[in-house]
Amino acid sequence: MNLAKKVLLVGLCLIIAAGAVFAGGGRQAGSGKTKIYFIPKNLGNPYFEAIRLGFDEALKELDPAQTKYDFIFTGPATPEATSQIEYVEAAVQNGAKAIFIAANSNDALNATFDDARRRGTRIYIINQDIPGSEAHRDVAIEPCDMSTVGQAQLDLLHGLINGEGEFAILSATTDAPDQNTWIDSMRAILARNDPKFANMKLVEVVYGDDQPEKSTTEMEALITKWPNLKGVIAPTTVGIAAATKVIQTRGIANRIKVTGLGLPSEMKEFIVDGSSPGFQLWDPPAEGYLGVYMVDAEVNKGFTPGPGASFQAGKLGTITIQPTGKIFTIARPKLFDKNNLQDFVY
Ligand code: RAM
Repeated sequence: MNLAKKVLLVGLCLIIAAGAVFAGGGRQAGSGKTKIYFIPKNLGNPYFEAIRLGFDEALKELDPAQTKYDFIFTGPATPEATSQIEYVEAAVQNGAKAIFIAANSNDALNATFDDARRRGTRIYIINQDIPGSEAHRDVAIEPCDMSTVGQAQLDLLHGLINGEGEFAILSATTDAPDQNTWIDSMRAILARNDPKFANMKLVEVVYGDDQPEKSTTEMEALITKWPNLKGVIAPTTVGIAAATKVIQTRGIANRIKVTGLGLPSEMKEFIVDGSSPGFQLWDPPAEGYLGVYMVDAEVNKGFTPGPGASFQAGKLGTITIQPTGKIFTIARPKLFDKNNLQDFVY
């Protein structure tokens, strides 16, 4: 090989190496597979395992030989506002193509998201949005049209307590974007002086931080502090399970109705023994499922995520991104009670 050819070859190698380093958000580091990350609010919450089922299902359909995608499920132990930052940074460092994240704050991750996107990583908020910070993410996969949840939860409790009495809300963390969206809309509905809710009084909102022990303590404290309490809405699967357990232990299901958003698999025993009168939820696995199809559409089918864009998501059919950059996985929350125990699959 003459000198000119050698120089050309070395140059080409350098260009290829540089391309691999600077490609950003793709196949550069390690295995050569496209990396998909799922960062839940925190590990150890079975709700996020339910979302994960959908990621796994779609990956099996699209990549049965496991040669195309690496799926990494990682996150903090507890859901504090800033606890996910280091996980996002590490994912970007590791060449993530897409990060699906159930953010613990509306805005604490904005700079981290900006940096990730600059480096070619898609930021997909999953199971919620980050109100006020939408410009810092690519798309938000919402479990349903979130604007319907506050009304649905209030209507549910209204039916259980005959529209009368004091009630409290047992939430997750004070920063949680999803719970705060729902609580804000419940407060707005109650402030409208709708005669339907005239005899229902929200006495307190407490926070169990999506930790079973703290949620139990908060529920116990509510019962002590509000002797006339008729109901509790816990719009968190961790909170409702802990609060209903308190009802079960004390045998007071007739006195206080606990409802909210529950994970069917965790709530089944309470439905069966009558400690829970029913609750709402959606289809968590569908969120992960369509997320994988969205990544695959971009990697293999020339799709670019953005308002108005559509892609095919296997058994879920055509998914279209709303003008707001949101995807609504289903339209509205669905009721789970003793009449549809066969639907308690996740
Ligand atoms: C908890 C989490 C999650 C929420 C569900 C309903 O598991 O707070 O973010 O969507 O409840």
